[in-house]
Order: sequence, then C-alpha cells, then structure tokens
Amino acid sequence: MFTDRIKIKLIAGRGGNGIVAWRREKGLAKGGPYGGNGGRGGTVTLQADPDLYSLENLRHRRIQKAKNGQSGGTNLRQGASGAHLTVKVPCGTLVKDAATGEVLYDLTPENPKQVLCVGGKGGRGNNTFKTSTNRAPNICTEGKPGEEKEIELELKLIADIGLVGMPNAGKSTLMTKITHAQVKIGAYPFTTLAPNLSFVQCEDYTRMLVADIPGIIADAHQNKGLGISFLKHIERTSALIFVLDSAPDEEDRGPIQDFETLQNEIKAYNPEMLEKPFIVILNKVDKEGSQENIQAFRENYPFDPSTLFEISALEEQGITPVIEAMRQTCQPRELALL
Ligand SMILES: Nc1nc2c(ncn2[C@@H]2O[C@H](COP(=O)(O)OP(=O)(O)OP(=O)(O)O)[C@@H](O)[C@H]2O)c(=O)[nH]1
Ligand SMILES: [Mg+2]
Repeated sequence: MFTDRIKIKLIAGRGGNGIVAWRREKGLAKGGPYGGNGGRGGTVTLQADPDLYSLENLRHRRIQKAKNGQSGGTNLRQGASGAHLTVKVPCGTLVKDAATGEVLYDLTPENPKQVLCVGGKGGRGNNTFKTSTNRAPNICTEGKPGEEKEIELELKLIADIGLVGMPNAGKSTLMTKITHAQVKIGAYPFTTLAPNLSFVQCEDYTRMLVADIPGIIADAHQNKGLGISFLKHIERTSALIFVLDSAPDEEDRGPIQDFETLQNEIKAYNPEMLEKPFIVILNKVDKEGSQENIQAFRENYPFDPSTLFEISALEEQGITPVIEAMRQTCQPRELALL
C-alpha cells in the first residue's frame, strides 16, 4: 500500500489544572496558600524523516495527540509537563489546511521540522493568587486546552532523478540494474503500481536518489491507465530520464510516438517539468527491429550523445555511461554524500 495523501487531526496536550492547597507544618498555624501550578500540555511537531517514503504509517492513526500536563501538587509542586509528540513524515511532505487546501508548510531536508500545535498552558495554583489583601485565596484555574488542527498531508517525493516512460518500457528493470532496489518487473503493462525510490551509489561516494513511477499512457491526464497523479513524485527531481522501448510493438508504435505522448502528458500536468534537464534512453536494443526504430528516432531527434543512450536493461548493456550522464545531469543539485 502506498499512501501519498491523507487527512489527519493533530491535538496538543491540555494544560494541567492548578490546585488549592495549604501549607501545613508543625508549629505553623496558618501556613498560607501552597497549591502548585499545572504543567504545560505537550506540543505536536511534524518532522521530515529521510528514511520514510510513504504516509502509510499514518493511515490507521488519523488522530495524533500529545500528552496532557499534570495537575499541580501540594507544597507548591508544579505539575509535570505533558510529553511532546513528534509525528514523522517523509521528506517532501506538503502540509495543507484541510478545510481550505492552502499550503502551510513544505517539509524538506532544509526545513525538516515544524511545530503545528502548541500545548495548553497549565492552570494557576492558589499560591499565585496571594495578595496583601487576600492572604488565603481559595481559587485556582483550569489548564487551557491544547491547539487543534485538521491538516492534509500530501507527499511529493524529493528524488534527484525520475524515470518516466510508457508501461513495459523497462523502467523498473533499469532501476534494478542501477540501484539495489528489488522491484516488481513484469511483461505486462502497469506492473509498477506505486513509486519506487532507491539510491544509485557513485564511485566518488556520492549518491543519487532515483524514483521509478508507474507507466504513463496517452490521455493519462484524463485519468486513463493509472492517471498522471504519480507525476507529482517526479515533479521536484532535478532531472528526468525518458525510458523508451525501441522495439516495434504489434501496433507498430515506436519510440518517436512514445516520446511525444510522454511529453504531451507531462505538459498537461505541469509544463515546467519539461524544462528540466533530461536523458533519453532507447531500451531493449537486443530485440529485433529496434535498430530501424533507433535510426528513425535519431533522425527525428538529433540529440547530443550526452543525452541519448541505447541500452539493454535486461542484458545490462550500456548502463555505465547512463549512470555517468545521470551524475552530470544532476550536478546542479548537491549530490548526497554517503
Ligand atoms: N528484451 C528486453 N526486454 C526487456 C528489457 N528491459 C525490460 N524488458 C522486459 O520488459 C518487460 C517490462 O519491464 P518492466 O521493467 O517491468 O517495465 P516498466 O517500464 O517498469 O513497466 P510498468 O511498471 O508497467 O510501467 C519485462 O518483461 C522485462 O523483462 C530489455 O532491455 N530487453
Ligand atoms: Mg515498472
């Protein structure tokens, strides 16, 4: 199960009550007010955790509550504060107001932590009401309720590179050859149903985070196939890799047509994504008929050799230059050190 959108309610802890108590000591007839203040309620914080890739862990816990503060004690004892609650979410989680949809925060590696609900203040014990005219106040106050918020979390994964292609193009096969990911591969469309994320480890000890998403088909923007909502997970990558099947299929669809379709669908989702640096991969060169398609593609799109690659993901041909090109293309963004 992959969850990338969820509504939850956050509730900070209530403050503990103040109390009425009196000082009692041997030989002290009227000890005076001695009731302590209540403790503060716990605060709710959202924190981006780089090891999480889905909001799945929140699916069965829609209400997240920090602990209440304790009541004050006798002998002026302050009540204990309620424990804070830190809710962990993946990096790239947008926090929205559930009612209006307005984006409140964007939890990224640069800005990973945000206090959402502040705990309620503790109530006052009777000691704090002591004045020169009222030396024995019989009053105290209740703790204040903690803040509450209904929010919607929307995940937009933050990877360095996104793989995009038609179903069956070989995205997941390529993913398994360049990363340690073990993902499902199948000779049928829509094998991948949710994004996969994994690292390519480079020789200079840097690494690139790659996202493999479900295949995109023509009219995906009208919700054909799995739709284009998964494109949001490659919306924030610094580069894209178009994975094209270079072998002709039964309907004689080829890489030229597939490349156009993919670009049209991406444009319908967010045209700015087409401004990212990209690499085009002509996959399945081991299959019959691919050479004619590749030649036609090269004539149609005279891309630079640093942009266009011919590979066989299945037979692991031509993979190393692709990894090098990915590194070059990613460079604008600081690559993560191991
Ligand atoms: N002959 C050949 N077959 C390949 C190659 N790469 C992938 N395949 C096969 O193509 C089929 C689809 O591969 P996947 O990696 O699942 O394709 P995908 O793009 O992830 O597909 P979706 O997840 O459905 O979008 C599988 O049967 C692979 O074994 C290749 O280079 N040569
Ligand atoms: Mg796949």
